[in-house]
Amino acid sequence: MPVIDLRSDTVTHPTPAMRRAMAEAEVGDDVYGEDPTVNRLQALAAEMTGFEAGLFMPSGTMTNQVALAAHTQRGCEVIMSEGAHIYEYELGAMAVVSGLVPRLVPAPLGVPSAEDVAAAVHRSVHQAPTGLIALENTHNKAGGTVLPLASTRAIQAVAQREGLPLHLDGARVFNAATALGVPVAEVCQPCDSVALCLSKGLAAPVGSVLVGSGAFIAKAHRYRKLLGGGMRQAGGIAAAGIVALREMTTRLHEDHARARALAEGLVRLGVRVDLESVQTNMVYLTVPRAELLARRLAERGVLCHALGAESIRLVTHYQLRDEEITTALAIFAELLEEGV
Ligand code: TLP
Repeated sequence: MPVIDLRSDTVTHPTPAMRRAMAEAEVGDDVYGEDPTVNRLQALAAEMTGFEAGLFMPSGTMTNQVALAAHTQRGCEVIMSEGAHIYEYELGAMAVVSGLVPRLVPAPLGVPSAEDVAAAVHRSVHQAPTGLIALENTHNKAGGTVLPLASTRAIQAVAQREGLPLHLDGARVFNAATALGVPVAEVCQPCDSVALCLSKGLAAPVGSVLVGSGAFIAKAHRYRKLLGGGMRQAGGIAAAGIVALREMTTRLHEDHARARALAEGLVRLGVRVDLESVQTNMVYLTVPRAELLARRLAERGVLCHALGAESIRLVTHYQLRDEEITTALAIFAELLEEGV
């Protein structure tokens, strides 16, 4: 049975060009800063996003957590939007690793207002001082939604006024840039650091890059080592990341179009989907029995992510073609007709 895997864009396999680049990669000991391929990847990520320096890490979680550690002091609060990946899906690492407390602000469609962010800044002697503002673009839990440039800039103004650093969880920042129709550097520009992922929509097998100023990245380097992220001949995996940045960032509109087609098809079948939230490569459905539907779909070869009693997430990526979207919709139609 052919499998249509809509669980995440993390399920993608490396492209043939990535596999070739990995096999042929020049390598060295990255703990000594001597892996030429890692160095090229870090420089390329920094150049594309408009920062001075980059630091290669194994995962988006580690990249966010290293950024948080490097920006803050223990006992600080970090302002972030409700549903932020850093808060919801990183196992409380901010508290465990860096002694930080989250301060969540409302974020309809993943977009916090500058007013709410400003009101959440703490300065009183009775409260944990605010140490950082963290944004997420695209916002995973809100449906892969995009932060408008004006919102990011307005929050940057708050950060500057308050003397706070601004971090972006940009696991899917290239999806955001694609949806906004601007170079990725423009999306990143208001922020002091960005964690970008190579292994989501860009299809590399492993890896994320933290970008920021030279001084910030030097500090982050220490935390990466402290957390066990010192890698040796990592050029083998970094090579795939270079292909991801060079070849895979310009095709994301195809994933977005397929997510749109999937969402509209589901709406036609009577499924509840908030079409306003379908802005990139994710579709969230509200269904009466999410677990049951996910199980029945899996029996017919369609894999998805049940996120709660009534919520299912579908994600499009480069390994899907139009035919697979059509087949997935036909399987949904069968199951709905059967009353699942
Ligand atoms: N998200 C994964 C799961 O953890 C939910 C997914 O399938 O979407 N920031 C954002 C916005 C993310 O969506 C993710 C991964 C991360 C950070 C963490 O990246 P990894 O999984 O590489 O640690």
